[in-house]
Formats: sequence, C-alpha cells, structure tokens
Amino acid sequence: MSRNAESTAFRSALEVIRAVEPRVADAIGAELTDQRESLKLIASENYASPATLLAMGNWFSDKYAEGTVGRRFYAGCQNVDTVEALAAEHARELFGAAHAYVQPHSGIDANLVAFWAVLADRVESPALKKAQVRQVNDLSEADWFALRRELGNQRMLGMSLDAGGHLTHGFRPNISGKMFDQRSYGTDPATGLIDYDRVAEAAREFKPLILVGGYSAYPRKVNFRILREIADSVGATFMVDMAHFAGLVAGKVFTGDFDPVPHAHIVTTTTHKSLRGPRGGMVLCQPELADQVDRGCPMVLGGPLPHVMAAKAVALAEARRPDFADYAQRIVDNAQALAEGLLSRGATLVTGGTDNHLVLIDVSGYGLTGRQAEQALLDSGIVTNRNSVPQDPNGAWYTSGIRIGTPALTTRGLGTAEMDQTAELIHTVLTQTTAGANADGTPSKAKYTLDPGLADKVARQATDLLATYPLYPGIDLS
Ligand code: DSN
Repeated sequence: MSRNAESTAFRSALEVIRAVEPRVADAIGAELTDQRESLKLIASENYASPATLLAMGNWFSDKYAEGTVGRRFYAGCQNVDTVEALAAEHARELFGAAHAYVQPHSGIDANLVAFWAVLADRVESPALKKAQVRQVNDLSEADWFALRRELGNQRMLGMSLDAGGHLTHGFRPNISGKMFDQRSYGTDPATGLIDYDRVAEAAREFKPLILVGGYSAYPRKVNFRILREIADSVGATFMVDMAHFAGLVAGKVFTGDFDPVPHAHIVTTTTHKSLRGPRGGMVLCQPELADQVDRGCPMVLGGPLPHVMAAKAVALAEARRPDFADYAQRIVDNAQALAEGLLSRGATLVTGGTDNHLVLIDVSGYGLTGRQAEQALLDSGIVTNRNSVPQDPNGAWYTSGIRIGTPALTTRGLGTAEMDQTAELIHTVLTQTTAGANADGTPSKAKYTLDPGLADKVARQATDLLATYPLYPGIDLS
C-alpha cells in the first residue's frame, strides 16, 4: 500500500465534501490535527486503520437490508450479503465462536439484542411462543398482558457501575435497570478485586435469569470459568460484555479462564475499542441462541448499516493477522508500564495496578475530583475521562477517578519508555492542580487552579513525545 494512495483518498474525499459544505471538511481536517497533537488516553478509544475508515464512506450507506444474509425484507441486497457474511465469518474465526451477528449499531444495541435473545429463549411464555411463530394477530389482549408480565420482571445480576461495570448491566438510569429486576455485585473494598465467593452468594440469593460479566472500568482480568460455574449453579444464562477487552481476546492475551467466548452462552462487544474497528457492536453466541440473536433486527434494531458492516469485515480481517497479537500484548505492557510509572511517583491506583488495557487513578489522593483532574489534564494536552471509583463519594458526575487506557497510544507506536514519560506528565499536572472554591467559600467539585504556563509546557512535552510516532503517517492533507 503506497502512502500516496492514502493521502490521495482522504484529500480527494475532503475536496468533494468541501465543495458542498466547507465547514464540515474543515472540521474533519481539524479533528485529525487535534487527534495528532493530543495524548489520547481514553480507554475506550482507538485509531481505526485507513482501510477501515474508507470502507465506511461509500454507497453501502444508502442500502436498506433488514433481515439476515440471504433472507432480507428488501430486494437487491446481494452485496450487503457479501460483506455481512464476511464480517461474521471473520468474527467466528477470530474468536472461535459458533455464531456471530454483526448488525448491532453499538454496544448498547448488542446488549439489547442479547437480553432479548435470552428472554425469548428462557422465559416460558405461551403468549411469547405465539408471537415468535408470527401468529401475532392471534394474540388476545390477555395474551399481551401475560407476555408483558412474564417478560418484564426477570432478574439480572451484573457488576455495579462504581465497581467498574457498564451502565447497560443494570444501572438504574439505563433501560437495563428498568426492564429487569436488577441487582449488582461489587468488588472487595480492601483490594478492589471481584470477590467470586460474594458473587456466588449474591447469585444464590437472587437467582438471576442472566448473570453478566464484563466491565468498562475494572483494571483486572476476570475469571470467566468461575463466573460460568456460578451461573450454572443457579441456572442462569451467562452473558459477557467484552467491549473493552475484545482486542485482548482477539490477540490471545486473554486465554483459558480469561477468554469469555468458550465459557459464556452469549458474548457482546463493540468493535471500536481495543479491537480497533469501526464504531459498532456485535454478538457472539452458542448455537442454541443463534436464531433468537438473528432476530435482533427488527426486534430491537433498525436496518443494519452495511457500510459499517463492510468496515467491520476489514477490521476483523486485520485483527486476524499475526501482528495483531503483538499489538494486543503491547497494549497490556504499556498499561502496566503506565501503572508502574504512576505508582512509583506516589499515585493511588484502584486495585494497585492493572493486567488489562486500563488504569484507574483515584485522584482524591491529589485532593481533586475526577472532573477537576480531567479538565486540568485536558488543558495540558492529555485527553482522559473521569470515572467513578468503588464506593465513590463524589458520584458518577464529579467522580474521584481518572480512567486511562493504552489502546490508542499503542496503535501510534508508543512503548513502555514513553509510558513512563506519560506518567511523569500526568503526575506533574495532578500535583500542580489545586481544587477551587465556590463564591460562598465552600469547596467546589469543578473549579480548579493550574498555572497556564505549566499546562502549556506539559502540552508541548506531550506533543514532543508524540512527534516520533506520527498518527496516520500515510495521510498528508496539506
Ligand atoms: N462509553 C464507553 C466507555 O467509555 O467505556 C462504554 O460505553
């Protein structure tokens, strides 16, 4: 692949866009500049390849294709069939899954597809059976009432948001916390680690229909074999949301007990985090759930996005190459180097370190809230996001944590030496930031003071650190 081809492709695309709405072309160009110049440490973000990005910008976007491969509600879907089948094949091969459904538009969509598939598979409901065999018109009002009653109060046990779980795992403000009778498991207050005995106890007491494993801010491996045993012991379906660490599973860093695919009945993921694909979701499942999963559209999804499925096929093909395993291992090496760099400078980390792609700093040790720390770091060219820590006294808005992750910088090529330098920059900013006060003198959870000269100096150091590792070196828009 010549670098010239990438530059030509993106330059030409911008020229075409500029002729219609120059401000959009400018914003796209500005986004590339911003991403090139900032130290991106958001654990859920990455940089998709030029091939993945280009696969999304075309006429596949214009096609409706509700249904599944070879069985569509629209005519003329032969090319969509090709890319959807390819994406599913790559996903099955990459993860060793029996079945893959690549239509979900996002992680929450993938989770809704999975929840529905489990409900439809597990809940004994004569009314639902009728509805499933397309006798919907034969259902009486009493049938519909029974169906809502039977499906609407099922139990889900997932990891709590402040322990690192995701909002779709039963958090009350999310639909998952409203459609299920929900309970959550946390982490051991002393270690920050999942206490599997406590999870087993909660499962025995609560008897969930679905036990959910997976996280968005837990910096450790999870033993999915043990969670499956717990699910089996109470007759629960075991679902894993691997959105954050799918790249580490694909790259065979997480194997055996730590690979969810052989242990879970159903696995969901996004495709754009450590997996480094386009924005989107995906469901992998065991054969008995495949039919229900394939009803995701029209059950909870609109028409699939064929341009995104094309990009999923490209990204999954990339993840099947041998160098992806090397990339996945470097993500973890970098996260551990970042954790060590922060610890050696006196930071407090939830669980004391990491064995995945993310590190959770408890910034209360610096006298700051997550909101203050996030903004001070942003002023200094370091892009992170605030996140709750377990039993967080500051709640989900202000928080006491900063979540940082290494998938993006690892894609850029930064290694463990640069992670130590990154730790130094983060530590410098956090030690030099002071919490502010409200007009009435009470402590503010948002205001802070940081010398702008110091912020600029750190931002320049961040840019210098990145200069050796250009982002999209093959793309020159000038
Ligand atoms: N928003 C994603 C994250 O940052 O973890 C998960 O949905």
